[in-house]
Amino acid sequence: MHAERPAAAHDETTLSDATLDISTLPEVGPLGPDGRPLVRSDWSRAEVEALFAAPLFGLIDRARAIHLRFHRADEVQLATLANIKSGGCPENCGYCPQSAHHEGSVTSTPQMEVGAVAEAARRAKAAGASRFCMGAAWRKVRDGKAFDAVVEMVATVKAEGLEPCVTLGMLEPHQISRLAEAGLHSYNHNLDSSREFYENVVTTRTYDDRLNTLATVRAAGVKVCAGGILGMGEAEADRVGLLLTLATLPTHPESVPLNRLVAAPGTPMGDLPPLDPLDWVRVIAVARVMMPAATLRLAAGRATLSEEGCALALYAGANSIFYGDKLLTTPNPGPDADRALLDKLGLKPRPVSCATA
Ligand code: SAM
Ligand code: DTB
Ligand code: SF4
Repeated sequence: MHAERPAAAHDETTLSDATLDISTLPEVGPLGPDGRPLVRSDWSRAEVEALFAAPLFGLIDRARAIHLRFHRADEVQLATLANIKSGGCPENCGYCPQSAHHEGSVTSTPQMEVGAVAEAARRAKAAGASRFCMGAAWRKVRDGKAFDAVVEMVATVKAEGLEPCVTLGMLEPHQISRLAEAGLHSYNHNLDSSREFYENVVTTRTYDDRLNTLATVRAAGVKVCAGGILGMGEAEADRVGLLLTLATLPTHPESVPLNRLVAAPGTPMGDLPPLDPLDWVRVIAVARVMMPAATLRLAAGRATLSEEGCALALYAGANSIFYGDKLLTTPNPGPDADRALLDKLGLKPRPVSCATA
């Protein structure tokens, strides 16, 4: 399945001539009943290609203007991760150090105890986080003790005054309902890339499996957190395809994590070159234009990003970061470094909100 280096599903030449002038694109739809502009879910591929082809500063100007209409300029959401069940995953995602299929897989460890999760959540809150996202290296949720404990973790994190989010793979309606009843704020489930590139990334599940899970989450009234990974060897057309899929869902995800591939040694993508930070900034700016109200997270990949790169990404429309020494298995800039950066930029942590993502 995985080539040494995944082949791009599209050649750059398959992009149509991006002759659209982005200043002529409607940013948002008509005003809704509350007087706020409605966000668009009718993006065309040509429009998105034009955004990708635009001069970067013009694109950032546009993204920034939209950002300021929909979000506070001075706030960044701090989301802390906890890997509640690490390693041994039966899926073969080519980027993931937790897949049991790869030589470089991390050791599988038992599920965290609820008490340890509560303690980690308290520490995260004390450090300024407002969201606490618990990840499990599962293909799907199975009913039983392990899931019962996750339901308890959600209730515990909520009781600690944080927005609980989980990412547990595929799940059934009755399972998302239990999580919702326990106080789940959001469910993370990433599309990772375009439909066309997906088979270069994973073959143990399909793109439609991912979309069906997102629909199950949405139907239960839980907020959707869905994004992808950039820098997996995909072409620009695949980045267009990822954002087009997300932004033409009947309702945009409330939260969109945009990960820069962490090339983990021993995974099929371990030797890929790092994504150019300006390419990440461009994806963020396009995502901001297309999904004005979403919380856009500068997700994995900041450990090798300069402060300047991070600052430009936040200016171009990102308004959330993963916050803590570690992502799931790999390093992240620590809280001290991130707080120092936010101070330099005059930004402050976003408080917990029940109303927004
Ligand atoms: N097993 C569940 C699933 O895949 O839905 C949840 C955990 S999984 C680790 C969560 C997400 O982390 C993946 O969907 C992927 O987008 C992201 N991710 C995993 N490894 C990554 C890496 N090396 N670099 C960037 N993002 C990564
Ligand atoms: C998301 O989009 N990225 C996070 C979170 N959601 C679960 C995970 C990033 C993992 C990066 C690689 C690692 O640390 O294992
Ligand atoms: Fe498993 Fe999730 Fe890693 Fe894929 S990304 S191997 S599903 S933990």
